Amino acid sequence: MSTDVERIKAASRGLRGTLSESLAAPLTGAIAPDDTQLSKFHGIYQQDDRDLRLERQHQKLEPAWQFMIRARVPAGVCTADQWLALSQLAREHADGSLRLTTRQAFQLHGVLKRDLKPTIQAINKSLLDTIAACGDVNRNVMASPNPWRSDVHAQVTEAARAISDHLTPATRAYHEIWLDGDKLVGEAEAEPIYGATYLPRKFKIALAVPPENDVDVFAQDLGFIAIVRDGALLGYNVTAGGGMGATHGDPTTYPRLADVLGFCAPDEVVGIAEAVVTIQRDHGNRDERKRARLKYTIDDRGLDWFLGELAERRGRPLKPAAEFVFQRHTDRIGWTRGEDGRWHRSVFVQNGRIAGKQLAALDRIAESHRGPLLLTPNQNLIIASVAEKDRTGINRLLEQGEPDGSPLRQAAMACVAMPTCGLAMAEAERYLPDLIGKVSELFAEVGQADTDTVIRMTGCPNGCARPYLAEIGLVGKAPGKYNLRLGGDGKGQRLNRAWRDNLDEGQILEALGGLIRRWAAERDDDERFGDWTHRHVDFAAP
Ligand code: SRM
Ligand code: SF4
Repeated sequence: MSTDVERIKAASRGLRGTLSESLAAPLTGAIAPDDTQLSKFHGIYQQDDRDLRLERQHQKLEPAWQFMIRARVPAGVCTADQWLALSQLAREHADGSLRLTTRQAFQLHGVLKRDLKPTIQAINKSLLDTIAACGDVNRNVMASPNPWRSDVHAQVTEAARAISDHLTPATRAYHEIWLDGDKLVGEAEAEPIYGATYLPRKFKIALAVPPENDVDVFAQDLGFIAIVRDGALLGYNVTAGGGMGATHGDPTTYPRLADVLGFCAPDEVVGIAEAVVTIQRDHGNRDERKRARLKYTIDDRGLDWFLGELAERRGRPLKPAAEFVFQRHTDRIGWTRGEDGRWHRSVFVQNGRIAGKQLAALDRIAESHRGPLLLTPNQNLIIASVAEKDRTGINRLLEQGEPDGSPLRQAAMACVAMPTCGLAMAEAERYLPDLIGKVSELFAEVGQADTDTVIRMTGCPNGCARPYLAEIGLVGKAPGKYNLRLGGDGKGQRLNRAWRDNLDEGQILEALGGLIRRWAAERDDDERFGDWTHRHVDFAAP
């Protein structure tokens, strides 16, 4: 039996539904329930401020409705003007902060219904958009950032853009509703790739350039790993079937690493993306949304079936996969120099949230530097393509806003969670900085204050900060309670494993303290914490 969302998509006339009427309805700050599903395809989530929920209930008021807007930024490439436009919108129509996401996109939180249209129009004026940032379609395409870093990075960025453009929905509904485009008369326009009901679920693509796996390519529905020899891009290894989301207590749902399928030439990526998307369109589970991702289609039908289907749609199989080596999946904060001699500064952004002094400093840099600012898959930012003579000025401005970050802090990620995420069971972004301070002390006590152990926290098991790939993963279970997972490899190539459930802060620190002391005493040479726990922790013991 197909789900409500399938019914809503089918009846939506190309994602229009009654969105225009919902926006015009004056007596509520909300949109109609069916439109809340369709608005996601336009990059908009209806939310309410959960900090205010109880108080509003007591006052017998409707929830404090507000909206999150997500702007797509393929491969994270943003111009100085786009930065300044988004920053201004954050101040004028949102909560004063810009949120860089774990998929190299922007989010604005706290936008009121009446401000949705002007905000979306301004985003489009800056030549970014929000269509397909959410919904059952291909999402923002990620790539190891920085086309200015090397020729290979530039080619990979171009490939990400080409895939993104090719898989953008064809409907004109977005232009009609938000940009005052002509009104549709009659039937909705055809969607050549997606069809009338789009995909069974969200779909995610990323391109990685070894030795960095910053995009966490194995967490993606579809991935491309650049194969580079002597500085030249030979092609890509293709991966499929990755995903993070799970539901507590339901073993039929689980995080899964993508399989490496084979190798393709650089000019084959768009065709492969279309073929894999259409396999999922035709065979994905439309009856049960929590088992509707490509990872379950592959597990339910088998990898051989999937490879056969892909070969048939492309007219040929993939070539055998090539060797590659990943060394890390986190960012290196600080200056690096590109092949052309220009400089790039990776800036630490705590959990992707930029406000206050840091936002002001970055605005001043965008005004004077005028070069690109790049969003990283680890929620940080790169000020790219800086001339030698401009570095001092940028350093001076950064001093006014960049938070202090030990390697442990810089390697960490937390999802948004409270107060805006309707699915959060526990805090994440607002709490992790505090917890990291305490975990840092545990590492410092054993002489490891400089560790870059990867800690990731989410407010629920959906996995938005990819916690199942962390060396220490903390997954929200209830207010103040987390499941503790251990054993990621610091490269995003191994899933961690559940160790203890439902721990409060005291229990987390006690558990980690014991392990950190043992790791420091027993580890081989410079063995990472995640590798050591993977080898030594008894995951079966209660
Ligand atoms: Fe996510 C749902 C935030 C990356 C897996 N995610 C949500 C929603 C929209 C909650 C909702 O459905 O009501 C969250 C909005 C919170 C808020 O207030 O802003 C949300 N997800 C985020 C972001 C902002 C986290 C962040 O801190 O940066 C990331 C936005 C990415 C983007 O720009 O597109 C974000 N989400 C991810 C990732 C990581 C990735 O894509 O690499 C994952 C795990 C990978 C995956 O998809 O398997 C992820 N989000 C989910 C899921 C679980 C999907 C599943 O297959 O089970 C949900 C829940 C759902 O879809 O029903 C979800
Ligand atoms: Fe919300 Fe859960 Fe995603 Fe965190 S992991 S943003 S709590 S859906």
